[in-house]
Amino acid sequence: MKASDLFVKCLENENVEYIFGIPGEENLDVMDSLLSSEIKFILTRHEQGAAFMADVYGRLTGKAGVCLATLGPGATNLVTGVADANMDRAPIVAIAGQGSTTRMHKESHQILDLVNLFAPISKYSTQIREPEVVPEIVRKAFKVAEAEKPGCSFIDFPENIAEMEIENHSPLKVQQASLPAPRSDKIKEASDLIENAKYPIIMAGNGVVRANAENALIGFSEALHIPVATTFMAKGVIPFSHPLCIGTVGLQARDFVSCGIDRADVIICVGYDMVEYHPYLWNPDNRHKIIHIDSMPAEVDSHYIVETGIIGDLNESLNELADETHVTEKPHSENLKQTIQEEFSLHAQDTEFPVKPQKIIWDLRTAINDDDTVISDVGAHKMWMARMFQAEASNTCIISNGFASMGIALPGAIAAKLACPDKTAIAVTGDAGFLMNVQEIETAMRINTPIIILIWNDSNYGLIKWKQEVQFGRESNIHFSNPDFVKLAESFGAKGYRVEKTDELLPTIEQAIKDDTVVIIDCPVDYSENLKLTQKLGDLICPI
Ligand SMILES: Cc1ncc(C[n+]2csc(CCOP(=O)(O)OP(=O)(O)O)c2C)c(N)n1
Ligand SMILES: [Mg+2]
Repeated sequence: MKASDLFVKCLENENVEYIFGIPGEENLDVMDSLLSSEIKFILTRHEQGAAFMADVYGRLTGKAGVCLATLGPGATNLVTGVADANMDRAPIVAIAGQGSTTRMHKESHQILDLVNLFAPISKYSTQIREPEVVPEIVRKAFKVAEAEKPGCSFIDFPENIAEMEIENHSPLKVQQASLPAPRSDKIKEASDLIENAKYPIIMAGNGVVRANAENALIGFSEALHIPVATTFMAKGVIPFSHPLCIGTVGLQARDFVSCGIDRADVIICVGYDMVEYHPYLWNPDNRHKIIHIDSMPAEVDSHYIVETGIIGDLNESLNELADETHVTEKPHSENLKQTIQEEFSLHAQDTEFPVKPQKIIWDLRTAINDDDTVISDVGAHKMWMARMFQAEASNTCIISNGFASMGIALPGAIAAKLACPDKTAIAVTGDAGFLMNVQEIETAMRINTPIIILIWNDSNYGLIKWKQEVQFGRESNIHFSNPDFVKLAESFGAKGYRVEKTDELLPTIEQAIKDDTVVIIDCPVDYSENLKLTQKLGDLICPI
């Protein structure tokens, strides 16, 4: 067989379901070998779309999403999505074709050193230089990508190697190492700290989702009566409706939930990555005692000095710590939770137009099921979604908060629909981020993947306008005009709706779910609420 056949066999061995990508001249052999495979190739309209699809697929399934591009410009187009996956700890394997090894040492058409290009945005970046090493490289790529903390593996596959003949080689057995059991002396130290704490609080991060440790987390929180705040990326690890869930942290401004953090003497960080919410924002004076529970030792940061750390599988760590710790007193968080809940429902009956962010989120939450998948793009809308969307289960509100790249929502929703076909997939996006990957509507239509795209239309780079207004009191170069989104949808053969009155929004989302195709909803948003929020949070008086 050819090396490209062996390569595809190795991908099959890793249970790859989909490859997202665009072929080129330098991966003709791989594309041809795929014809005799069960793996489905999802042809995209931009490599960035492919990388974001692999990213979200990886985040939702825990299995590496796979994207593929040709050399040079194809590979550079992958970069943003790959960096996003790597920083958001989503497992992906990115594959690029490459020119022949006989021309790699010199100036040559489209040749770029891809291994070095991808090195800073991956955990493992390599080139296949001999057909014999294909099984080892593919196995290592998946093992590294999927191991804690997950991220990207990049494989560069030169065209002359791909076409070489190779005999007597087959894929390697799929194995994944398990994390060590937590150390009992560390459990004891943490349990002493919690027993002596007056107001402990849990900050749950993305690692809880990756470890499927939701039940262990909820059990731990209930057994010890400790309230839980989640990061943007951990939304839903404890249902928002759970009495011990006090909401989402991560805004750069203070928020009601920060009142809980401020008051805490001990903060138990579970599966938390600093990239999600920088410690100087919540621990500016190093007043809090930190217990670090994670799969890996903590990153060094002058605002994250750990009192004790429990390293290992989160499920085991949380269960053992819950068993070891005995507390009877309940810290009071009811007031705080009540205030947050009241604030969230304040605009439920709004009729003013354009629609306020709070009302868009309320209607979206009302229209969809608790287990449907929402992917937020990046912008002012993300801040509102992170703050106010009430997630009842993890992986139901996907937010990019490591790399935080615009353009993820639309391709992400396509991947979400492929990963979870029984759930409605909704991209919540700004008008700018939407147009960054608008071309993938064609992909969604072609592969018959229904998604809803809810555009918050403000004709601005809204988040940047918000920040400019706060910092300088004036705006600079953030306004643009939009195409007619309804006609745009129709030109792709998709459906388009424009919300013209606030009370049309809820029935329009409900109709879009029934339409069962690709649907764009153009919803004008009232971002004068942004500055009002800044003002309100600036004047915030803690309800505890
Ligand atoms: C790819 C990329 N480019 C630029 C930025 C910086 N940025 C963050 S939010 C934002 C504005 C987003 O505008 P829009 O998509 O319309 O959302 P809105 O803020 O209006 O809700 C920009 C430019 C980014 N995060 N990612
Ligand atoms: Mg906008």
